[in-house]
Amino acid sequence: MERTFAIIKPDATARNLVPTVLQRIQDEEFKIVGMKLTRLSAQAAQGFYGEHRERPFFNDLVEFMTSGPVVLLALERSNAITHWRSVMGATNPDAADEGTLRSEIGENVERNSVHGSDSEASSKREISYFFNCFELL
Ligand code: 3AN
Repeated sequence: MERTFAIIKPDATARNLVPTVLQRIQDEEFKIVGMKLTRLSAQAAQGFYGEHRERPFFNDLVEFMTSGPVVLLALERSNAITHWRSVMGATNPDAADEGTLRSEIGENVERNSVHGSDSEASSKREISYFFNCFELL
């Protein structure tokens, strides 16, 4: 069993797509071991995306991620990290394979509906960034 960290981003919550993403999480046999609905502060988003600080899209990304509610999720299953990334599809929805969440509901490379950890180290960092031990099953 492995854990990954996911976010349902503001573009998806704005379009009432939380149930769509949660249904997909269930269909893919993930167990939800942590979940919260919140709105990120600029400080929280900047810290979370710290590795992108020097990228030209950083300020826009922080603005977008703080623009509305998000759902933060800790998900568990075998190969959770790789599996969730394959369910999400490529960063740019135009390049994402058919049937992936980003292909189905993503709007563009920034408003791409869902986040997923890209490695075991990221997963650990990201889960503990948003959840304490009492908030995880
Ligand atoms: P992924 O979320 O697929 O791992 P990353 O880690 O490269 O992609 O990028 C983090 C987030 O930054 C993306 N989910 C997307 O919202 C945003 N992003 C990435 N590349 C761009 C870009 N070229 N223009 C605007 N936003 C971007």
